[in-house]
Amino acid sequence: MADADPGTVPAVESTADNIAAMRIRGAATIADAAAAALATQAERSAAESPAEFRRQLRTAARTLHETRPTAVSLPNALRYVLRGMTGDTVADLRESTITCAEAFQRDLAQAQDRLGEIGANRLRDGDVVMTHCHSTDALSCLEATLEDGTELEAIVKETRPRKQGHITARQLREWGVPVTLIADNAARRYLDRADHVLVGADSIAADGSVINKIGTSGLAVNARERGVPVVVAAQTIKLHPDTMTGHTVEIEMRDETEVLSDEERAAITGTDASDEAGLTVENPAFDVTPPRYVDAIVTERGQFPPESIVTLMRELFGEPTDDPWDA
Ligand code: RI2
Repeated sequence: MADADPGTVPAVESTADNIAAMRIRGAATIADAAAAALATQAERSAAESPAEFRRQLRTAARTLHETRPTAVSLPNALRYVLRGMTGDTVADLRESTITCAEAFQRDLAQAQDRLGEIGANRLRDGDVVMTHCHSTDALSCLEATLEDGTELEAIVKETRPRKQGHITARQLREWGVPVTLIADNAARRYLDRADHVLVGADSIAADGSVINKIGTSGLAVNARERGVPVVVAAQTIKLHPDTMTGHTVEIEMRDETEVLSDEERAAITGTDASDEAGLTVENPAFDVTPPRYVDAIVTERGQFPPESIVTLMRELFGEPTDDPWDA
């Protein structure tokens, strides 16, 4: 991360650090935290001119944007708030930015609730749902189902390397759902018991491809082969507008120690440091599931076949996107 700008308030720096270190994680949660950080920047800014205030907000947005590259909810949130920053005085700019950030956060929560109600329509009493990673959008569908009194069971993939499936398992147990936790390798065997695969998304491309936690694509291919429908729960904030003009989504590569600890590395390479170069560890955080393996994308605007998501994307993000933090 670049050196802190003197005009950037500490809350922005700490939010950025927390996102980069995944203490704040999950595409929707990241978007919410980023909007809150911009509101705090606006509230505590000591800028003496409108130009300085605007520059500080852009710098804060850039700091937040540089944390993680794949979840488009982050730039979508930053753009939304910066576009809402209007006025000719510092006071007006401050107020409009805070109002816009708060509205964004409110809409985000409402969208997740609405999406959950729509997703719940797919689930029946006694259904078994297989999950991957931890997605608050996916869990919203399960929560809405359970609130109706419907009983569900879950097969939860642990989701290497960070085992974020444990977060899902904890939440589902809190809701009283019987959980079977499995290693990722066991997924195909347990698909025979599953009625649905339900996952979230970090980004959705214009062709309906789903970018989600590494391992989603393999799960989706196996689920198709087993005849188990794959449902992606994703608020429209996950739609990636740049993909309408041919851009691809950058896949984040994370630190190799998430896969191989220093001790494990030493055990493989032995004491011969000359072998170090011969062992490469790669740790992509996400993969791309082609639309043909996805049965439905559930958003707060309804359920869509992946191939038609571009229609919604055009409606919501018709304007070409810009990167106002680079201005
Ligand atoms: P919600 C997560 O990424 C997972 O890939 C999850 O499916 C996705 O974000 C969406 O999460 P990471 O931040 O927005 O854990 O549905 O790397 O909570």
